[in-house]
This record gives sequence, C-alpha cells and structure tokens, in this order.
Amino acid sequence: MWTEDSLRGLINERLGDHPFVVVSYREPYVHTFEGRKIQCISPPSGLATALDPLMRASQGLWIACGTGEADGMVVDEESKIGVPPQNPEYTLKRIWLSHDEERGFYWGFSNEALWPLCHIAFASPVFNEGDWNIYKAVNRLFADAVMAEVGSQKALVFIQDYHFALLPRLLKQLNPELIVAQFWHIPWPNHEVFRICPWHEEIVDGLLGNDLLGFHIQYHCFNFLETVDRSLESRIDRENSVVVRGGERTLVKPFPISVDTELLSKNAESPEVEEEIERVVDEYDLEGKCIGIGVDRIDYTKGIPERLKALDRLWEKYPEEKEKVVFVQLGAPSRMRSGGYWGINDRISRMVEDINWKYGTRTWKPIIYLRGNNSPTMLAAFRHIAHFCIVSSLHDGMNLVAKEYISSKTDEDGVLILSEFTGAAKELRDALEINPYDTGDFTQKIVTAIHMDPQERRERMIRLREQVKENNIYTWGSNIVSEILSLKGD
Ligand code: ADQ
Repeated sequence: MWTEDSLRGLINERLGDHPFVVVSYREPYVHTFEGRKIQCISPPSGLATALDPLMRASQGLWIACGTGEADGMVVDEESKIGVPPQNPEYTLKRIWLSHDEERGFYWGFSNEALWPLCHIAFASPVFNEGDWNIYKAVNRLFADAVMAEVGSQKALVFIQDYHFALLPRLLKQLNPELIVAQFWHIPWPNHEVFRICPWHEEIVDGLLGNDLLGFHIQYHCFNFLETVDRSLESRIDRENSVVVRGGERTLVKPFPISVDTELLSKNAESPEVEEEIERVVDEYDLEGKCIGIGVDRIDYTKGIPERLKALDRLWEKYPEEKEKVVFVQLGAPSRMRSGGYWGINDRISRMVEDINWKYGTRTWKPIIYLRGNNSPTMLAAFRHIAHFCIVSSLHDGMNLVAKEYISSKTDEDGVLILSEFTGAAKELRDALEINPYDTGDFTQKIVTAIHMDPQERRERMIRLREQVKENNIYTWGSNIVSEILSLKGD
C-alpha cells in the first residue's frame, strides 16, 4: 500500500538533480484577508494532497495562477513564495492574469467550451474565437514562465488539466530536452463529439507534445487515441498505447485518481467531528432518521436535478418513507461568473422548495439544502452519519465524493448509490449502480439502499473500503510519477 512516506522515498531515490515543475490553474496555497490580517489557506483538493509530498521531496516548483486577494502581498519580486509558509520546502510561483485574460482563458474557453465539450451532459459548448485567442496567449504565458525557470535543463514538467492543452507542444518547441507529462482530470469524449470544436486539431497536436498523457480510465484513453487517429497524420501503436507523430512518442495511460483514505478515516473519528455530529443531528433534527446525503460542486454535470426527481418519486410512490428519510444536499456554489451555471442554481433551489412544500410536515423537512462551501469538519460529520450517499453525475472523470464517503465510513455501514457514468463506477463495483436519467430505477435503488439487509450492507462496504485503501491518492501519485521518472531514461 502506498503512503505519503513511500511516495517521498520514490522521488528521493529516482529524481536525481532534475528540476521538478508542476503547472496547474489552481494554487495549493491561497492568501486571503481575515479582517485586516493575511491568512494562508490550503483549499481542500485531492490534487494538492497527492502533489504536496511529491513537491516537498523534490523541493520543486509549482506554477499556478495567483487568485487570492492577498496573494500579491506576500510574494517576492519574482512572484514566488516558499510553501508551506510555516516550514517552506518548495516554491510556489504565482502568475497574474488580467481580467480579460481570466475571462477568455478560464471562464471562457476552459469552462464554456472545453468543459461542456468533454462532458456529455447536453450543454452546448460556446466556441468564441476571442476566448480561443486568449486561451492560446495564456498557454504561451505559462510556457514562458516555465522556461524562465528551467532554461535548457532536462527538467520534468507535470501539467494539470484542460486549461493547458497547448502548453506541452509549446514547451517541447522551446526545449526539446524537457520531459513533459499531463493529467487530464475530465472525460475525453469520442471523436464525433470532439471534432465539433473548430480548433480540435490544434488541441490534439498540443497534447501530443506530452511524453505521457494520463486519463482516469481506459475508456477515455481509447477515445483520445481514436480522436488522434481521425484528426491528424500519425501512427498509433494500440498494443502499447503510444502515438507516434513526427518522430515523437506520446504514451497514453489510465491513472484512476483517489483520496487520502487513511487521513479521511482518521478524521471521521476525531473528537472535532464527533462534536460536529452532535451539533448537526441536533440542529437538523436527524435523531433516529435514515439519512441520505449528496455532496457536490453545483454543476450541471453532477445530476442534482435528476437526484431530486428520484427523491420526489420516492415520497410520492412510497408514502410510508415520509417522516423516516431525510436527504441532506450539500452544494458548493461554483463558477457563478459563468452564465451556464445560473440556471442550475435556480433549478435546484426551486425543486428543493417544491419537494419540501409537497411532502413536508410540521415536524419533518424531507430535504435539507445546505448551499455553501461547507467546512471539512461538517462534510466529514455528514459523511460519517449518512446511511446512504448518492452520486448521480451525468458524466464525471472520476468523482472523489464517492471515495470520500467510503473512506469516512469507519463503521463499515452505509450504501453508495453511484452513477454508471462516473470513472469511479469502473472501480467501485459494490456500489448500487444507477443511470441518473432512469428515474424509476433510480428511485428503486434508493429504496434498496434504505432497506438493504445489514449483513449485505456491511459486506459491500468492507469490499469498497478495501478497494479505496488499495488505490489511494498516493498510489495514483506513485504510479504516475514512476512513469514520468522512467521516461527520463537514466
Ligand atoms: P470535480 O468536478 O470538482 O473534480 P469531484 O471529484 O467530485 O469533482 O471533487 C469535488 C470535491 O469538492 C470533493 O473533494 C468534495 O468533497 C468537494 N466538495 C463538494 N461539495 C462541497 C461542498 N458543498 N463544500 C465543500 N467541498 C465540497 C474534477 C473532475 C472529477 C475528478 C476530480 C479529480 O470533474 O471527475 O474526480 O477533478 O481528478
């Protein structure tokens, strides 16, 4: 089983004196104001959890956009700061984007074109030429930032996600000695879908600048290879999952991401979480109830309206479940500057209100909707007490919520209801699988979860916990880093 220490050991042993650089849009540490005081927070993110030990061991450099309101006040003249701030072990370099750059690069092309294009959720992508030009310019800005640090050295550059599809090619043009790898955190659709993007060939060519390109699951790798095959002149070695183009090779492989299972399990039993459990049970009147939860960024890909529809059907068809079952939906507002997200927020609020009005009584509220960036302690408390958790994404690269729920169920008692359209469904075979569009079956699965025999519930949960223990976030980090290190060839 991989741990933080063994991941560090791997780096110490095999990196040598090659610089290690991570590039992502989001930064691992953000400086904000608390009143007049500056505070540093590390946003809860699986990615930072996996990469932090790796960065510490390599004493590397992490390049990301400075987005915190106090970020600019704590860096040096090169926009750098040693992190973690109390005991610096590696360097964070912040890149500053203008309003127009942020609008075109992040809100525009990344989130209004690539996000809907890669998720089959039937939201039309917006292909705006102005946004595309800014996306290209910001990718160049990051390429210059990497080059300013590594020059002609043989450095290892590990890029995160769909914000930087063009960066690998730009880097390889500037320094062919670099080892470049990228992890694409969202699905890759099939060629018929991807080719509607007017610039799909440039995007695919940009990604083929990578020596290694990782997706969560094999299916996304196949889709990518198919897209390459049908978009560009190249040779595909399917047996080894390699694209050969102009003498360059790109290895395309799945690396299913995960969570820090051990830490989440430990936290679930901490005194802080126990206290929070007492508080929420009391405040929301949950004593003796069968509790279901949903935990999501509010995004149209997460299938929240579909989930509410199934719950509505539950109380309509099975009135005996009234007063007994309470569903708690924790929803973090997300990307609210993007027009595509306003509708989903309104729709969810209206549906919750309608269900509570239709079925609620003076002593029972069927759905408790806690909209906000909920604290890790509150999330841990709800995960620990929930009898079932629903993940009903219409399409999702992996979905960490499913794995966080399992990790928090230290009592080995709980049921995961999981959409077949998540990457997680490929691993978590003991979940109750649903098609979120099939409301009848979805409702039936909720009933099954509520009434599952305790022995079966426990056996399924034990197997799920074994699965996430074995493939934890450090397994992901170690597998992908081993692959990157083996590319350096010495
Ligand atoms: P996301 O689309 O953000 O990630 P997900 O994997 O579910 O989706 O991660 C969401 C994270 O936000 C989880 O850690 C969760 O606990 C947290 N969160 C959700 N609701 C919250 C709330 N109300 N308050 C506070 N925190 C909340 C993208 C891809 C996924 C892929 C990940 C990692 O879309 O498919 O799993 O990257 O690669």
